[in-house]
Amino acid sequence: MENIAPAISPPTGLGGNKPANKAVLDWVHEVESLTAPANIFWCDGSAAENDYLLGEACRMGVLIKLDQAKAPGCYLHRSKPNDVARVEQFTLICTPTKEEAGPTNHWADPAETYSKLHGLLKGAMRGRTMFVVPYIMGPPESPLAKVGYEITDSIYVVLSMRIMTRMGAQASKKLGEKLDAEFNRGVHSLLEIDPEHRWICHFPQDNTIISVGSGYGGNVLLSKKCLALRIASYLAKQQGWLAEHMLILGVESPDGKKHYVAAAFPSACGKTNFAMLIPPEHFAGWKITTVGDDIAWMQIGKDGRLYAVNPENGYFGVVPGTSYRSNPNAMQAIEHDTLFTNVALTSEGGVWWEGKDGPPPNEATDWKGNPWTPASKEKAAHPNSRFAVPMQNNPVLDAEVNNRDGVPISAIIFGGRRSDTMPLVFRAFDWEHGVYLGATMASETTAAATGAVGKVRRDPMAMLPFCGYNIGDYFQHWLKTGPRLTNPPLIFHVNWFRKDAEGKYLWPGFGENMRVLKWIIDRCEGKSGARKTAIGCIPRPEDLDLEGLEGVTPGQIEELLSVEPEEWQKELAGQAEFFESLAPNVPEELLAQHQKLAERLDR
Ligand code: OXD
Ligand code: MN
Repeated sequence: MENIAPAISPPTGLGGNKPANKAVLDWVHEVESLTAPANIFWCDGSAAENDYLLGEACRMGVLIKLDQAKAPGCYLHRSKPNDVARVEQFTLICTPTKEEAGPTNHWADPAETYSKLHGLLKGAMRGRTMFVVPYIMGPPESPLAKVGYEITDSIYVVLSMRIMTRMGAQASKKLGEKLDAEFNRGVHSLLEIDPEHRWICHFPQDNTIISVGSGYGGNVLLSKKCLALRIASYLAKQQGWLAEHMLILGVESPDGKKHYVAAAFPSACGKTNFAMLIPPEHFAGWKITTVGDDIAWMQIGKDGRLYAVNPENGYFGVVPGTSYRSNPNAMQAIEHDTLFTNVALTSEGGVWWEGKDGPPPNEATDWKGNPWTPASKEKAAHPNSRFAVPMQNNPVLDAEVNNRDGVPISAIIFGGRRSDTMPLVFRAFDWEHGVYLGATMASETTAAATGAVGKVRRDPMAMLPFCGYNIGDYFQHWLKTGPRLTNPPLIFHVNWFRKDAEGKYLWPGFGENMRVLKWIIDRCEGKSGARKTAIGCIPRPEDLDLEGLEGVTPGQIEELLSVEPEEWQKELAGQAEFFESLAPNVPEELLAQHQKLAERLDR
């Protein structure tokens, strides 16, 4: 499959949507002079443009059209096998001082990095089309909404950005003509897709991102991790709001009462599934709706509550494991108008992946383009294969998703993938303790980033790869936000992944997580009970609504809710080691929280 496509020659009427803002035009022409493309395609985000680009992408082998009778509007892309995940070691924060980027980021000097990147970009788009993609992040009327432009030589990026953002002429209209109007400058070039020349670089002070050498979504859809998290977190710190790696969901009870919850889980730990959860039969009348599945921008409302918007317009979800059992709403959403990357292709022009419902096909083409059968040793789909789907496809999309003011958050949930130590759910004593829970969060690594899978690593607030500035300052920003909220959300920690001594998951997860969510919501209303432990408030088995739950014994429930002293001594040491690795950046309050936890565990 082709990833690098030659220049296209659009028909009259397409590709000419030049914005009026001279600052944008000047910057685009600077990039044009540097990269020397064959032509410029100014995107307008229209359906006609999308149809044309899909056709061109298929003609040039960038996409494969799936059987349109069975999967209308669905296409498959294969990235290069060396380019299938985020590359944290090549993701740079380029601030004037190393201190500003802090101990968890890879830092590089801005001037040196610009110079290195300009060297790589010189003539890089020769013979290719340079696309200019205008987009808005956030509900357009939201005070948090941001305009960005991504320049790219990848037609796949253009098609994905139309799904993932509010892309097109409306962005240029929103920016207007003022020369000093703020917009994010994103430059992406595939170069030769060589891992030796793969750099994802952020210049927070310049609101600029330059990404080269990759075609993988997380590295190249610059709106997402780069702007909506790394750059936005930097802006949020300065401006007094929060940019977080969190899903946002609505929970409506049978009596019509509605709460919203934001939850931070690391990449590939089930944010999309949780955000689209279908409650089990016993919870008739309860409704879950999705505001967002990956990113939350949150600000303090006039009433002293925290309000969240989802800056995105689509979902870029992990495919393997998605099924009618794990996420029926996602399955319904990806039936049409979906861009798949690195899944298997069936001989009938459909797609397949490990964990999909039903038996595997007798034969297929794997994600690398090789023949595959169920006897093959290789996986048919890459473990980090993805769908990009417009949020409008979600059958449970929340009605307030475009609300300029966002939705009020009743609870914040932190969670990781932990085989041991962490109970199914517990509540923080207060905001500061909750920030401590977020700051010391850990999870077993997944295929979403290159590197070892299954290793426990600290991932504070699930932001380790996404915080665009010094993590110590980020913790401080969280600590300061609590007291500014007169009605702050309660903070919880969950773990769906605890295993027994035989290595078997204790909790069924997916829809059954509704039982935990209900305890959380009841807690927000002051209704549900709990026992106070050294680590926080944990429900007793009788505090959880377990009616109709099959396959989990009372002993397993006890185990799920237990605090094992030996495991917690290890955890305490792990947290201390993490804080030492960040020294001297850890706020006093968090060190004191660690001390208090140690004392409570000793008692
Ligand atoms: C993602 C990630 O793609 O976190 O959302 O890696
Ligand atoms: Mn994510």
